[in-house]
Amino acid sequence: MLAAALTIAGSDPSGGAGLQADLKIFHRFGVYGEALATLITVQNTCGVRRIEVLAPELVEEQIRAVLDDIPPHAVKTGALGNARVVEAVARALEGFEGPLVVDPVMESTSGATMTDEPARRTLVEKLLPRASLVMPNLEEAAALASMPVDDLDSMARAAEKLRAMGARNVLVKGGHLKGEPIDLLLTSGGDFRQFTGRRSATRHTHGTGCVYSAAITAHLALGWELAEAIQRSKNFVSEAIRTNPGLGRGNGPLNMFAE
Ligand code: PXL
Repeated sequence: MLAAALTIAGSDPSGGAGLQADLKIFHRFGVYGEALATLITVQNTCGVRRIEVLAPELVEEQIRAVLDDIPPHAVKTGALGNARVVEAVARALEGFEGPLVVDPVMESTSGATMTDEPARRTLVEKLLPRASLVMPNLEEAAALASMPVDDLDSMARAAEKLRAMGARNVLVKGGHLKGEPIDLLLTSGGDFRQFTGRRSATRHTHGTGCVYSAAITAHLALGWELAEAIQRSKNFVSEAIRTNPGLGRGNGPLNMFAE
Protein backbone atom coordinates (compact mmCIF):
# COMPACT_ATOMS: atom_id res chain seq x y z
CA MET A 1 0.00 0.00 0.00
CA LEU A 2 1.15 3.55 -0.76
CA ALA A 3 2.24 5.28 2.44
CA ALA A 4 0.97 8.82 3.00
CA ALA A 5 2.34 11.65 5.14
CA LEU A 6 0.85 15.02 6.06
CA THR A 7 2.66 18.27 6.75
CA ILE A 8 1.04 21.10 8.71
CA ALA A 9 3.34 24.00 7.99
CA GLY A 10 3.97 27.42 6.54
CA SER A 11 4.17 28.17 2.84
CA ASP A 12 7.50 29.18 1.32
CA PRO A 13 6.75 30.23 -2.26
CA SER A 14 10.45 29.92 -3.16
CA GLY A 15 10.08 26.18 -2.58
CA GLY A 16 13.11 25.50 -0.38
CA ALA A 17 11.44 25.37 3.04
CA GLY A 18 8.00 24.97 4.58
CA LEU A 19 5.30 22.78 3.13
CA GLN A 20 6.73 22.98 -0.39
CA ALA A 21 10.00 21.43 0.78
CA ASP A 22 8.11 18.85 2.84
CA LEU A 23 6.06 17.71 -0.16
CA LYS A 24 9.17 17.34 -2.31
CA ILE A 25 10.88 15.26 0.35
CA PHE A 26 7.84 13.03 0.92
CA HIS A 27 7.75 12.46 -2.83
CA ARG A 28 11.51 11.85 -2.99
CA PHE A 29 11.10 8.95 -0.56
CA GLY A 30 8.10 7.44 -2.33
CA VAL A 31 5.51 8.70 0.13
CA TYR A 32 2.22 10.29 -0.99
CA GLY A 33 2.36 13.86 0.32
CA GLU A 34 -0.47 15.83 1.86
CA ALA A 35 0.06 19.43 2.92
CA LEU A 36 -1.87 22.27 4.47
CA ALA A 37 -0.84 25.82 5.21
CA THR A 38 -0.83 27.38 8.67
CA LEU A 39 0.65 30.62 7.42
CA ILE A 40 1.71 32.24 4.18
CA THR A 41 5.10 33.86 3.86
CA VAL A 42 6.30 36.26 1.21
CA GLN A 43 9.92 35.26 0.78
CA ASN A 44 12.68 34.20 -1.51
CA THR A 45 16.22 33.03 -0.85
CA CYS A 46 17.14 36.57 0.27
CA GLY A 47 14.73 36.60 3.19
CA VAL A 48 11.17 36.72 4.55
CA ARG A 49 9.27 39.93 3.75
CA ARG A 50 5.87 39.23 5.21
CA ILE A 51 3.98 36.55 7.18
CA GLU A 52 0.18 36.12 7.33
CA VAL A 53 -1.03 33.51 9.80
CA LEU A 54 -4.27 31.85 8.68
CA ALA A 55 -7.43 31.71 10.78
CA PRO A 56 -7.19 28.88 13.34
CA GLU A 57 -10.54 27.37 12.27
CA LEU A 58 -9.36 27.33 8.66
CA VAL A 59 -6.29 25.33 9.72
CA GLU A 60 -8.44 23.01 11.84
CA GLU A 61 -10.94 22.38 9.02
CA GLN A 62 -8.13 21.54 6.62
CA ILE A 63 -6.68 18.98 9.02
CA ARG A 64 -10.07 17.37 9.67
CA ALA A 65 -10.88 17.18 5.95
CA VAL A 66 -7.62 15.35 5.23
CA LEU A 67 -7.58 13.01 8.24
CA ASP A 68 -11.14 12.02 7.51
CA ASP A 69 -10.45 10.95 3.94
CA ILE A 70 -6.82 9.97 3.25
CA PRO A 71 -5.48 9.27 6.73
CA PRO A 72 -1.70 9.79 6.73
CA HIS A 73 0.69 7.21 8.21
CA ALA A 74 2.72 10.00 9.81
CA VAL A 75 2.26 13.73 10.41
CA LYS A 76 4.72 16.57 10.88
CA THR A 77 4.19 20.11 12.09
CA GLY A 78 6.39 23.05 11.13
CA ALA A 79 5.79 26.78 11.52
CA LEU A 80 2.51 27.33 13.37
CA GLY A 81 2.39 31.11 13.80
CA ASN A 82 0.41 31.80 16.95
CA ALA A 83 -1.05 30.12 20.02
CA ARG A 84 -4.57 29.79 18.59
CA VAL A 85 -3.26 27.90 15.58
CA VAL A 86 -1.24 25.60 17.87
CA GLU A 87 -4.41 24.91 19.85
CA ALA A 88 -6.38 24.24 16.67
CA VAL A 89 -3.73 21.82 15.44
CA ALA A 90 -3.61 19.95 18.76
CA ARG A 91 -7.42 19.70 18.80
CA ALA A 92 -7.68 18.47 15.23
CA LEU A 93 -4.97 15.84 15.80
CA GLU A 94 -6.67 14.42 18.90
CA GLY A 95 -7.86 11.30 17.10
CA PHE A 96 -4.63 10.75 15.16
CA GLU A 97 -2.71 7.80 16.55
CA GLY A 98 0.26 7.54 14.17
CA PRO A 99 3.73 9.09 14.56
CA LEU A 100 3.71 12.88 15.03
CA VAL A 101 6.95 14.75 14.37
CA VAL A 102 7.01 18.25 15.84
CA ASP A 103 9.58 20.60 14.31
CA PRO A 104 9.31 23.55 16.71
CA VAL A 105 10.21 26.14 14.05
CA MET A 106 10.65 29.51 15.69
CA GLU A 107 12.57 31.60 13.21
CA SER A 108 13.51 31.32 9.58
CA THR A 109 17.21 31.14 8.80
CA SER A 110 16.93 34.85 8.01
CA GLY A 111 15.49 35.63 11.47
CA ALA A 112 11.75 36.12 10.80
CA THR A 113 9.45 34.94 13.63
CA MET A 114 7.46 31.86 12.59
CA THR A 115 6.15 30.92 16.04
CA ASP A 116 5.66 33.68 18.62
CA GLU A 117 6.29 33.39 22.37
CA PRO A 118 2.71 32.51 23.47
CA ALA A 119 2.66 29.92 20.68
CA ARG A 120 5.80 28.33 22.11
CA ARG A 121 4.16 27.98 25.51
CA THR A 122 1.03 26.49 23.94
CA LEU A 123 3.20 24.14 21.89
CA VAL A 124 4.82 22.85 25.08
CA GLU A 125 1.47 22.46 26.78
CA LYS A 126 -0.70 21.05 23.98
CA LEU A 127 1.49 19.55 21.29
CA LEU A 128 4.57 18.13 23.04
CA PRO A 129 2.51 15.57 24.98
CA ARG A 130 1.28 14.15 21.64
CA ALA A 131 4.67 14.25 19.89
CA SER A 132 6.43 11.01 18.97
CA LEU A 133 9.47 13.16 18.24
CA VAL A 134 10.27 16.81 18.87
CA MET A 135 13.37 18.05 17.05
CA PRO A 136 14.58 21.50 18.14
CA ASN A 137 17.84 23.10 17.07
CA LEU A 138 20.04 24.61 19.79
CA GLU A 139 18.16 27.93 19.92
CA GLU A 140 14.75 26.24 19.95
CA ALA A 141 15.85 23.75 22.62
CA ALA A 142 17.07 26.67 24.74
CA ALA A 143 13.76 28.54 24.32
CA LEU A 144 11.59 25.49 25.05
CA ALA A 145 13.65 24.19 27.99
CA SER A 146 14.42 27.71 29.33
CA MET A 147 18.16 27.12 29.65
CA PRO A 148 21.29 27.82 27.62
CA VAL A 149 22.04 25.04 25.14
CA ASP A 150 25.42 25.21 23.43
CA ASP A 151 27.24 21.89 23.91
CA LEU A 152 26.53 18.16 24.16
CA ASP A 153 26.10 18.33 27.90
CA SER A 154 23.45 21.06 27.82
CA MET A 155 21.81 19.36 24.81
CA ALA A 156 21.36 16.24 26.95
CA ARG A 157 19.88 18.21 29.85
CA ALA A 158 17.51 20.10 27.57
CA ALA A 159 16.42 16.81 25.98
CA GLU A 160 15.64 15.41 29.42
CA LYS A 161 13.55 18.48 30.24
CA LEU A 162 11.59 18.24 26.99
CA ARG A 163 10.94 14.56 27.60
CA ALA A 164 9.70 15.38 31.09
CA MET A 165 7.32 17.86 29.39
CA GLY A 166 5.76 14.95 27.52
CA ALA A 167 7.58 14.41 24.21
CA ARG A 168 8.20 10.70 23.70
CA ASN A 169 11.54 11.11 21.89
CA VAL A 170 13.68 14.24 21.66
CA LEU A 171 16.28 15.00 18.98
CA VAL A 172 18.36 18.10 19.74
CA LYS A 173 20.02 19.16 16.49
CA GLY A 174 23.61 20.30 16.77
CA GLY A 175 23.97 21.83 13.31
CA HIS A 176 24.84 25.17 14.93
CA LEU A 177 27.40 23.66 17.37
CA LYS A 178 30.96 24.89 17.21
CA GLY A 179 32.91 22.01 15.73
CA GLU A 180 31.25 18.83 14.50
CA PRO A 181 27.49 18.89 13.82
CA ILE A 182 26.25 16.21 16.22
CA ASP A 183 22.55 15.57 16.84
CA LEU A 184 21.57 14.00 20.16
CA LEU A 185 18.55 11.69 20.48
CA LEU A 186 16.95 10.89 23.82
CA THR A 187 14.67 7.91 23.28
CA SER A 188 11.44 6.97 25.00
CA GLY A 189 13.47 4.27 26.76
CA GLY A 190 15.80 6.93 28.24
CA ASP A 191 18.82 6.08 26.05
CA PHE A 192 21.01 8.66 24.37
CA ARG A 193 22.25 8.27 20.82
CA GLN A 194 24.46 10.53 18.74
CA PHE A 195 24.18 11.16 15.01
CA THR A 196 27.21 12.70 13.39
CA GLY A 197 27.14 14.51 10.07
CA ARG A 198 29.52 16.33 7.76
CA ARG A 199 29.49 20.10 7.62
CA SER A 200 29.65 21.72 4.19
CA ALA A 201 31.04 25.21 3.71
CA THR A 202 28.09 26.73 1.81
CA ARG A 203 25.51 29.49 2.31
CA HIS A 204 22.89 27.32 0.62
CA THR A 205 21.16 25.80 3.65
CA HIS A 206 17.67 27.33 3.31
CA GLY A 207 15.09 24.86 4.61
CA THR A 208 17.55 22.40 6.14
CA GLY A 209 15.38 21.85 9.23
CA CYS A 210 12.25 21.35 7.13
CA VAL A 211 13.97 18.84 4.86
CA TYR A 212 15.37 16.92 7.83
CA SER A 213 12.03 16.64 9.67
CA ALA A 214 10.17 15.82 6.45
CA ALA A 215 12.64 13.03 5.65
CA ILE A 216 12.20 11.56 9.14
CA THR A 217 8.40 11.80 8.80
CA ALA A 218 8.53 10.05 5.40
CA HIS A 219 10.63 7.23 6.88
CA LEU A 220 8.24 6.84 9.82
CA ALA A 221 5.30 6.72 7.39
CA LEU A 222 7.12 3.90 5.61
CA GLY A 223 7.51 2.02 8.87
CA TRP A 224 11.20 2.58 9.65
CA GLU A 225 12.20 2.42 13.28
CA LEU A 226 13.02 5.88 14.72
CA ALA A 227 16.82 5.73 15.07
CA GLU A 228 17.14 4.26 11.58
CA ALA A 229 14.78 6.94 10.19
CA ILE A 230 16.94 9.65 11.77
CA GLN A 231 20.25 8.20 10.54
CA ARG A 232 19.01 7.81 6.98
CA SER A 233 17.49 11.30 7.01
CA LYS A 234 20.67 12.84 8.43
CA ASN A 235 22.72 11.20 5.67
CA PHE A 236 20.24 12.51 3.10
CA VAL A 237 20.37 16.08 4.45
CA SER A 238 24.20 16.11 4.51
CA GLU A 239 24.26 14.99 0.89
CA ALA A 240 21.46 17.40 -0.09
CA ILE A 241 23.47 20.33 1.33
CA ARG A 242 26.72 19.15 -0.24
CA THR A 243 25.13 18.87 -3.69
CA ASN A 244 22.90 21.98 -3.43
CA PRO A 245 21.98 23.42 -6.83
CA GLY A 246 23.16 26.96 -6.04
CA LEU A 247 19.80 28.58 -6.78
CA GLY A 248 18.89 32.14 -5.85
CA ARG A 249 20.76 35.28 -4.93
CA GLY A 250 20.65 34.59 -1.17
CA ASN A 251 20.62 31.41 0.94
CA GLY A 252 19.51 28.87 -1.61
CA PRO A 253 17.73 25.54 -1.19
CA LEU A 254 19.16 22.04 -0.84
CA ASN A 255 19.26 19.39 -3.51
CA MET A 256 15.81 17.80 -3.09
CA PHE A 257 16.85 14.99 -5.49
CA ALA A 258 19.92 13.95 -3.49
CA GLU A 259 20.77 10.24 -3.42
O1 PXL B 1 13.17 26.48 8.07
C1 PXL B 1 12.21 27.13 8.84
C2 PXL B 1 11.01 27.50 8.03
C3 PXL B 1 9.82 26.89 8.26
N1 PXL B 1 8.70 27.18 7.58
C4 PXL B 1 8.71 28.12 6.62
C5 PXL B 1 9.88 28.76 6.32
C6 PXL B 1 11.07 28.47 7.05
C7 PXL B 1 12.31 29.15 6.74
O2 PXL B 1 12.41 30.01 5.88
O3 PXL B 1 9.88 29.67 5.36
C8 PXL B 1 7.46 28.43 5.90
